[in-house]
Amino acid sequence: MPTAFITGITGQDGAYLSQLLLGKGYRVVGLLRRSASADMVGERLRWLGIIDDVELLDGNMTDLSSLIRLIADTRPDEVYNLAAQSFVAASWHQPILTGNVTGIGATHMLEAVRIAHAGARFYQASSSEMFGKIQATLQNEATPFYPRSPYAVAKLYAHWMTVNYRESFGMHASSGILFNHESPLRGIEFVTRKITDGVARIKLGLASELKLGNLAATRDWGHARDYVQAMWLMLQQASPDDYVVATGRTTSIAEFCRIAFSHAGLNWQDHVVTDAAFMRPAEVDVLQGDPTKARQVLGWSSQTSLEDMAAEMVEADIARHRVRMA
Ligand code: NDP
Ligand code: GDR
Repeated sequence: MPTAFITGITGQDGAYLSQLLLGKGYRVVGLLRRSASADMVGERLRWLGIIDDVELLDGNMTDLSSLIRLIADTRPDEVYNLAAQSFVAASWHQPILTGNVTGIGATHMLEAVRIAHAGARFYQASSSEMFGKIQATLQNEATPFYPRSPYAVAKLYAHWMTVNYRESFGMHASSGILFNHESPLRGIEFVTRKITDGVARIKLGLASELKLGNLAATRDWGHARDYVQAMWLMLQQASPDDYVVATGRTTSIAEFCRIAFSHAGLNWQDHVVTDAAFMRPAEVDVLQGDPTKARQVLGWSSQTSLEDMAAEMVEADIARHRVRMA
């Protein structure tokens, strides 16, 4: 039975990746940072019904010794480094923490693997945010980077460290440059989930308006359940490499509002108001990925349409609020 070690197992992607790997017969071990609210931890794993099937072990991305100890103890075949301070907007308020967790944290993980179990295959969760102020209409593996937030700068450092460890030490280290991917397990602060939660509240009479920031930005949105498959596929290749993972379609925030509200029979323009509090100091205006390499080499393609994903998220949020109201 192969062993996978996942940092960020309690996040959106960690939960779906765990589900995928358990289904393939893996032993799944995850890094858990200590919390004073231990009983609340693991909500997403619980939602998927797999909390009792994974092993959660104490450690922290900022504590190298804990990572070395965990890798030495578990000797995983595959390491997926998904942990991060992942909310772009928060990275301007906490740039140093973001650098420590999202950037240096990845180096901690690479060092832990190199020192304690160098044969493990390594996946780094890189991001389309690294393209930032885009240098090409469609972004692929050859597009120059131009990060626009402390988060994106930290991710770019982690990306190049992954490439560097591959080239310096011969590690099987791959970097997945994933474009935005969403699901009912998306954190509530991210725009798609904020919108679908808002739709549910308005539909159920719990709210009448939804405050958002820049409605003109566009993103290439896919479903997290599809994207974790690409992570796994990267680590099954004979050679490590970097891959863009995207749908190839870009959609504005306003259009996502229209799709989500109309699924519940609502007109978004009756409810959405803009609020300067949700604008960013520097914006990434447009992202649209070119996933040709992932399709040709990994045989991967996005399976879920934006419309189906938005509908799934709206339905899940309506169901959640109904349970709370009962
Ligand atoms: P989430 O924000 O949902 O999850 C982040 C995870 O990191 C959580 O498990 C969190 O733990 C953990 N974490 C944060 N800080 C620490 C720390 N100091 N020590 C240990 N664990 C920590 O992110 P997603 O699942 O959406 O994304 C997964 C990864 O992919 C992230 O690195 C993200 O930046 C990257 N990414 C995501 C994309 C997306 O569209 N979702 C696109 C491209 C890249 P806790 O539960 O305790 O908070
Ligand atoms: P992003 O996701 O920054 O792309 O990073 P987010 O959903 O936060 O923002 C997407 C776009 O929506 C605009 N926006 C708003 N965003 C939020 N959160 N709240 C609002 O009210 C709002 N109004 C408009 C933003 O300005 C932005 O243009 C996500 C994260 O998962 C990263 O970790 C990951 O690396 C990238 O996707 C790819």
